[in-house]
Amino acid sequence: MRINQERFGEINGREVTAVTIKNSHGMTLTCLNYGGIITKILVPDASGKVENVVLGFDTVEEYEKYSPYFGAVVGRVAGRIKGGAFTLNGKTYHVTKNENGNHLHGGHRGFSHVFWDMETAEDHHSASVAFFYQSPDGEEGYPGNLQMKMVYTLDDDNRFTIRYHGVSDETTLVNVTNHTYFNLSGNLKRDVLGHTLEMKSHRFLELDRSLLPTGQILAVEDTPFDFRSGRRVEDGVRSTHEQNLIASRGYDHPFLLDRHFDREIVLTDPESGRQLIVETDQPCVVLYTGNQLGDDFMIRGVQARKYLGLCLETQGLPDAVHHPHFPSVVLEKGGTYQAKTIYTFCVK
Ligand code: G6D
Repeated sequence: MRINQERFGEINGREVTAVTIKNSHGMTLTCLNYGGIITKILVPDASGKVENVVLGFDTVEEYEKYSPYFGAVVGRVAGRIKGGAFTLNGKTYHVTKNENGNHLHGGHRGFSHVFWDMETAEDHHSASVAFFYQSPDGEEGYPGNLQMKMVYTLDDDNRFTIRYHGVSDETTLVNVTNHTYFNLSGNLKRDVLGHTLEMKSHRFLELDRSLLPTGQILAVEDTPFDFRSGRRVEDGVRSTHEQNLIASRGYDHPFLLDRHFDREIVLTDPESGRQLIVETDQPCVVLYTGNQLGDDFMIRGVQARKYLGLCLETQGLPDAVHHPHFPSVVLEKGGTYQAKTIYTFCVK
């Protein structure tokens, strides 16, 4: 394992530092102390050609100007909170309304837009970056002083693990995810419509036109949302199913996972042979197929465009605070929030 750090840029006078970890099987991962942003993941294809498989930039300025959460940790609460308000223990809190009167992805300066303190560590078969962030009481409207720890670990089996840990001195909400956009073709040479996805999920959440869960849990049976036997991503783009149309022709939906740490999510690019297996302890994964990606910027020389990358955001259910039948995302005072997701890269 090799791990090194270098200056990436500067934001508001503070240095943005990049940490690169390289394992002994040709996989490299680079991440930043700003937003925990994963800027690059290099993995081999079936012929051994090592290429980048995530959407990212090489300058801070591009992240600030163009990035729709490329590679970033998202929180305190990922997804949307209806009306930007919620009630805990009889008290109503108002969080930032940063999208159409709702709260999205932790607000204007959520976890994706703050500096995290970093510590690196390595042993013979793995290397880690531990990130720490103290989210003060009232940040973006959330109650409680929340101490967050996030650990990225890359090992010699091409497994990249993300662990989250949080404690708060007041009851609050926590539901954190990583918003990396994957594209297994290598250096964005194709979009993800030809990728196949297999998911052990027989239910997904219905969305309204604001992309908020309605509370209805739908069966995937006989719909373009049935990934149990594997399906091309483009099926959701060609689909006339109301939910694919609501998502601007594609997917932007939470899928309830039937299994955990049992190859529950498998993304494959048949042409390169690259495969990504995602396994998690989280109840759901939001599949977002980049339907709202703009085309007014370049990504390392490639024109940005719809479907150039897709996100597999493992997390609690969005807007759970307003749906008592969803698993809770309330972190009680003195309790502990923990989550773990493993991304294994291989070739088919
Ligand atoms: C859009 O609806 C999508 C979200 O799911 C995504 O996270 C965001 O773009 C980047 O708002």
